[in-house]
Amino acid sequence: MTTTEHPNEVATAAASGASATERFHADKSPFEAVKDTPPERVATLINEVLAGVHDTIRKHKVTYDEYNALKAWLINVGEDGEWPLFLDVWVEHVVEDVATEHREGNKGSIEGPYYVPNAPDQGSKGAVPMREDEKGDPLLWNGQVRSCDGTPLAGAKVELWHADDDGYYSQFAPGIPEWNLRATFTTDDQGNFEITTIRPAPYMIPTDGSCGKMISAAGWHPWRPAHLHLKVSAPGHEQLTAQLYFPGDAHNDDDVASAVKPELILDPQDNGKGGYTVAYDFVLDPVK
Ligand code: MBD
Ligand code: FE
Repeated sequence: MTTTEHPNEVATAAASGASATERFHADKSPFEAVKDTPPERVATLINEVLAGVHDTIRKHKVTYDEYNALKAWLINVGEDGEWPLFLDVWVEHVVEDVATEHREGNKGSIEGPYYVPNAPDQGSKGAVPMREDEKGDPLLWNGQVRSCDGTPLAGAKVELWHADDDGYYSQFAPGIPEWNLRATFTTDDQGNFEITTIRPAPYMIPTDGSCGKMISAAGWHPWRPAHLHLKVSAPGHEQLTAQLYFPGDAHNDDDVASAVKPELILDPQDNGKGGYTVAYDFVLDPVK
């Protein structure tokens, strides 16, 4: 396992936001993917967003002081590298709802800012890469990937990534081994997989940057419930991006990113040895 080049740097939340911006910037495909969007659609979307802003200003008689504070804050979000964080926390959940509303299988949840493709393949059964002294209770998860008609999907990919017990993601916070708590599993000929990892802790989004400033100015809280991130894919099927949650988490009903759905809450069983076992399957929609 490799560690990052800055072992003495302390993992800070704002640094994670800046890393997310750098990574997203490196990918030019977001513009490529919409290059054929007609100008009429572009104009409609922009006009409606602006009309919402204009209506709010008139309705609440927004002052010049408030307008200038907004201007300064928007500039700061970019300088802090927090646009991925802001958008994924307060906007992505609606895009996700719209993108998956037609599905008969799992509908999923937001991707968030910390996905990295091509995590090490551990086969159908194995442990997520973790440090020898990784904090957190062991979690053993058995599952199957099926198509909507119940056919098991052999060779499906299950990509898993999640934060460590301190709330940091590898490759976004410094000082964590490169692929820590990130892995890809490939289902066996029955579509089954078995994953060993740790149960993640509740997660606080960065409060030391502009998003944190907005949260405290509005009197909100910065918490997400503990969660596992997943992408599940199989040939001929729509890719599923999801998150799984744990029962009893105080923020399941009050997620800052509005990304919890009841069907995504696991039912883990205490194994009597300080760990948990859990079963959760995925159902993918065939591409129509
Ligand atoms: C996360 O880990 C996350 O999942 C989201 C949606 C936003 C910030 C950090
Ligand atoms: Fe997350």
